[in-house]
Amino acid sequence: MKILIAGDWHRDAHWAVETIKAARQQGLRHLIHLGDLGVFWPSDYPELPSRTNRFGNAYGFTRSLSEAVRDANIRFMFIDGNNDNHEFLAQLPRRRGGRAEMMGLTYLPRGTRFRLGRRRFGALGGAYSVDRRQRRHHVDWWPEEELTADDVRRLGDGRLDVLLTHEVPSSVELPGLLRLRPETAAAVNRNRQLVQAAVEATRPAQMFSGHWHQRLTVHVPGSETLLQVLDMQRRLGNSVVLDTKTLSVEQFVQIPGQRNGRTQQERQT
Ligand SMILES: [Mn+2]
Repeated sequence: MKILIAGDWHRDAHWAVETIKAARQQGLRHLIHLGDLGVFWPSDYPELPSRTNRFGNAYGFTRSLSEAVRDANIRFMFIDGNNDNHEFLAQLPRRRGGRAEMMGLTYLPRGTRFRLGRRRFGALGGAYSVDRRQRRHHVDWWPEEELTADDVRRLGDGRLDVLLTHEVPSSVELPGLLRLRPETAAAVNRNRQLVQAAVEATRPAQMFSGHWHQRLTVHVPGSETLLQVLDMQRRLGNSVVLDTKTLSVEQFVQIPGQRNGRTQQERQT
């Protein structure tokens, strides 16, 4: 089975729809998104007062994404990043195995384990927003974004084939990391250490992360885990194809020349 893996779409409906269409055209039936998707955003529910947005008619990005998934008849699964509506996601009714379904989209809460193509997958979303001072609670930021030790415990320590996270483990050096205030750097590191603990507990062969808006392939130091860090939307390194038979990873090519298609949101993490 081949699975398209992407992340950090930041409510970019055009990119979402084009990627989903291209995936379908290339015969892919499964897509896993690594967070900072920005679905179920409060502003996508204009008919309802803020904070009572549950399960109303959705517009904007949420509707575009849901319709594209339905039209392409693909299975769309996602973990949470930092820029996601954690309050909404937490209230979705959970199905067997802890997953939640809404508008044809499957949310994989932190600690979820599942099988795809006979491989063992684990999901561990969450990260700290380095730009949280510019964000507003219930509008575009939620404090539940941060990972907790309970999230890592829920994932457990049984071996995985593939670990899906938004944040990158702390032992991996990130080139060109932003200069952060000391207190921000400490919070970032706290979250990254929890991801590191999850890698050490589950010893996956392959791991996929996003968040830092760069494309990197690197072994997690001191482990057998090969980590793929994916770039943000509208960049060539935004998505890869995982073959569950061999656990090999290939670049997904959507539109030639897409490297120039950056947006104003490119500095978000
Ligand atoms: Mn991001």
